[in-house]
Amino acid sequence: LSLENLLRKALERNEFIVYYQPQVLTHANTITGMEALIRWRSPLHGMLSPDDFIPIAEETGLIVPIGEFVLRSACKQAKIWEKMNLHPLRVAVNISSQQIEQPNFVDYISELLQEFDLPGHVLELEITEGTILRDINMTNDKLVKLSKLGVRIALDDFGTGYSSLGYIKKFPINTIKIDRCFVHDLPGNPNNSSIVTALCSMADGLKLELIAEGVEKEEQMNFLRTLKCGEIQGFLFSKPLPVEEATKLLVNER
Ligand code: G
Ligand code: G
Ligand code: MN
Ligand code: NA
Repeated sequence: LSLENLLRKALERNEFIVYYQPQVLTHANTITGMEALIRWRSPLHGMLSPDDFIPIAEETGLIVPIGEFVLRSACKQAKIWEKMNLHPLRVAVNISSQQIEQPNFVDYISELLQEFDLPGHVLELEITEGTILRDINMTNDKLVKLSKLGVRIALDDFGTGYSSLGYIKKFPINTIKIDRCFVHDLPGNPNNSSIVTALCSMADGLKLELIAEGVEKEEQMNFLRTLKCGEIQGFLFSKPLPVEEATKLLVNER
């Protein structure tokens, strides 16, 4: 069986599941969002990480139906949490280039929001600099349409691509996610401390929200807090969790 067929079968057999990792205010430890992160529960190989299969899904085009599964799961879950009166009122979903490139992507999102009766701002789409740069005009056009629906856009893995800072204000971007490679050795590494300090200042000036990724230690959190970086995501607060455990965190917070 080819890997493509394995992935296709996995989709048919409902072997994909979505984990959720909290995004948290630095000044209050309040959960503001949950990033949806796919896992493959393979009867043969156990739990597989997206790094093991997303690249194949992208090569074969299966990322489109797999991505739709994640989007649908996240919206469905956002509605469940809303009905339970739980924060967050935001779910973040990673989007591959090929998904945005689908001619009906904006309509798909719009219909999904309608189906689950959710306001657009509940959904944050995480895209990378690479995705923007593949086709700047097409991407901008779609991001503008998504913004009109209220959908939020986050720039993921920020700082690792070929960023031209020029496009940040030209595109309707709400949030920048500072890649964890800049965070893991804070505050000891002077280069990364300077970079993150500059990013925090830039985000403040441009009125962009900031999420620092990969926060594992209290001293990283403290450093980010003094820089007024609004939010963090990382093992310090929680690793990605199965939905039941993520829900428990939200219930405990209430
Ligand atoms: O959850 P984990 O840290 O193992 O994720 C590894 C990588 O897989 C991350 O870069 C993440 O963005 C990516 N990823 C996780 N879930 C999805 C998804 O639903 N779609 C896409 N395109 N990428 C995902
Ligand atoms: O690329 P993206 O930001 O979408 O990927 C999120 C990935 O980062 C997930 O695979 C998640 O497991 C991982 N991750 C989340 N928090 C931490 C952390 O504190 N440390 C490390 N090393 N990885 C993390
Ligand atoms: Mn992400
Ligand atoms: Na990232």
